[in-house]
Amino acid sequence: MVNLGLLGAVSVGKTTLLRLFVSYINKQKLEKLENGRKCVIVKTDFSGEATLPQEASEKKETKTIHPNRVVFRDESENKAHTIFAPGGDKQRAVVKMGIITISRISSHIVVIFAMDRSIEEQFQFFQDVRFFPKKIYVSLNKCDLMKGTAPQKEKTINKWKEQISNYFAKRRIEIAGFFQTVGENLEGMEEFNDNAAAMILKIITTSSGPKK
Ligand SMILES: Nc1nc2c(ncn2[C@@H]2O[C@H](COP(=O)(O)OP(=O)(O)OP(=O)(O)O)[C@@H](O)[C@H]2O)c(=O)[nH]1
Ligand SMILES: [Mg+2]
Repeated sequence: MVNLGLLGAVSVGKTTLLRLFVSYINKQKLEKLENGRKCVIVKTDFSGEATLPQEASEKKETKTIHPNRVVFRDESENKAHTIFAPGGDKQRAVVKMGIITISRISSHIVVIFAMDRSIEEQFQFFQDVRFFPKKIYVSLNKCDLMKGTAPQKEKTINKWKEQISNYFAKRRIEIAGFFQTVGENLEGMEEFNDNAAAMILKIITTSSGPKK
């Protein structure tokens, strides 16, 4: 059994990625991916989500207060795994408690960055999150919102990869893999949606070890 935590600054898309993964299982899309396999949802808990007041929300409609959680079973190995997505607003003590708890109990972590805003501000989030495994995975999310030509985007992606690797290397944390993802179901972005679902599946299936 794997406990996977999705961590990142406010609004980078943690909850959306978790919901996308659930939809890939429910729509039988996960098993059709390369190296895909059949999984079933055991339990979903999105009760940690709070609706934001209209005027304060701009585009964002909800915000995570308590960690959201999904339990699913890999049918091929008959093993259950849990994915946790706490909130990102560390300023709120209750949200911060969720982040610390999830970072402690997760054997595997995906750190999520949104490609449509400053990287420095997103590093701030990780400043005092102490309990990390030695190897983590990185999702470069909201790829659809990147501006510029294809070569410019590639350059930005490479620069971010380097900056993120360096940032975590200082803490002796190695990046086991980068994934370019889109969590929102958007037309033309199916490949990046697939990447997001495949990322979670890959981390879990390569980590869950031999059948006991
Ligand atoms: N364009 C685009 N929008 C996205 C993507 N992922 C999430 N969003 C939007 O970004 C906003 C924030 O998404 P959430 O999933 O709530 O982000 P979060 O990281 O869970 O937020 P907190 O838990 O409150 O920190 C929502 O309006 C989503 O619809 C993406 O890949 N592309
Ligand atoms: Mg959230």
